Amino acid sequence: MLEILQPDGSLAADAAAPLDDEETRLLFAALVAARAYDRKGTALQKQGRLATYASFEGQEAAQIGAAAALQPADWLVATYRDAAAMWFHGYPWMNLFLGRTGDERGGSPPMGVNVLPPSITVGAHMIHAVGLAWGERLQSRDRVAMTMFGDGATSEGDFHEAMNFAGVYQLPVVFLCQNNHYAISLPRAEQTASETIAQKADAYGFPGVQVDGNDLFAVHSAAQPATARARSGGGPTLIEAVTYRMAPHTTADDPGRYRDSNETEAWKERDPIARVRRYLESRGSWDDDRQAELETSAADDVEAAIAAAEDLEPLGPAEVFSAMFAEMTPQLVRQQQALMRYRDA
Ligand SMILES: Cc1ncc(C[n+]2csc(CCOP(=O)(O)OP(=O)(O)O)c2C)c(N)n1
Repeated sequence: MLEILQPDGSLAADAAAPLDDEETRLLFAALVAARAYDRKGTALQKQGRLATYASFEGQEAAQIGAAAALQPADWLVATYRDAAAMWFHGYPWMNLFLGRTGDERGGSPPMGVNVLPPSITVGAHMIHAVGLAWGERLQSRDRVAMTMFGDGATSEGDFHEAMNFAGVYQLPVVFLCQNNHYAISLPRAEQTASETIAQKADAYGFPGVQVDGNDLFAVHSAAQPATARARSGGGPTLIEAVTYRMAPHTTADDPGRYRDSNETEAWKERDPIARVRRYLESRGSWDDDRQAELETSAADDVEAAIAAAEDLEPLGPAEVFSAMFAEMTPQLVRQQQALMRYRDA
């Protein structure tokens, strides 16, 4: 397993930081912003202002470290737990909040943001990423598609179909598995008999690498060459980021029923954000004043996004059908008409 930045903020023996201090500060700011959004998401759900919410606390470095290896025109195809990566690649917090209220407009990021709406269907979106990569290849463009998923998704047929197709056609795809140790209540050890998830890439004929997913530097050090290789025609890579879901699966879950709280406590020591802060402090590149300023601006951005989402006029029943596509399909038109007839009856 690739490890560079240790929990105490020091670099592993013989390891070099892949980012300079300015780049590290930029990504650190993104980690802090992501946590501000995430904690707010859980709080808003408890106030009844969001439907369910799936926290990604503990997985921020896996998401930001990987997304930072993308170029603006690259594609990101991710899940309900990947808001940090989606936001980093341009999907506004406001849309992410809206989606969690059940508002269809949350599924439409601004034009030019090449991020698909989050997939709730476990595994299905990996095939979309492969299709996008294939489409880019057919159009002779050098864009890469990155897809993010959990350990549980690797048991879906879609995972194997996506990996196989990407391998056969050597497509520009980066598969980023966040092995957070659980698929709801099912532990990783019961998910697959493979020793690692990374090794599954062997069967499809391309490289697989396992990294400490709570280590921003390790994730980025794996993701950067993977996107570069994909872009230059070298084919796909599978990255297994070993991390841990600190919170319940969603706000509707009780992890006390399937995991020991001592285990969760122990992972607190491995927090992905604290170690970057310690690293920057040890280099004289960070202090409490900067931290306070960053936390305030992150909280302000999140509050502004919530206010913008809550200020929108709610969609009416007819618009639930029309908000999905630029042009409604005949089926949607029929469904919309049927609802309106029922309402008017
Ligand atoms: C095809 C499908 N089957 C089942 C579910 C219900 N479900 C939602 S999340 C989840 C677990 C997914 O675990 P994992 O892929 O490890 O991702 P994580 O939630 O840990 O990020 C399941 C079974 C679903 N959404 N889609």
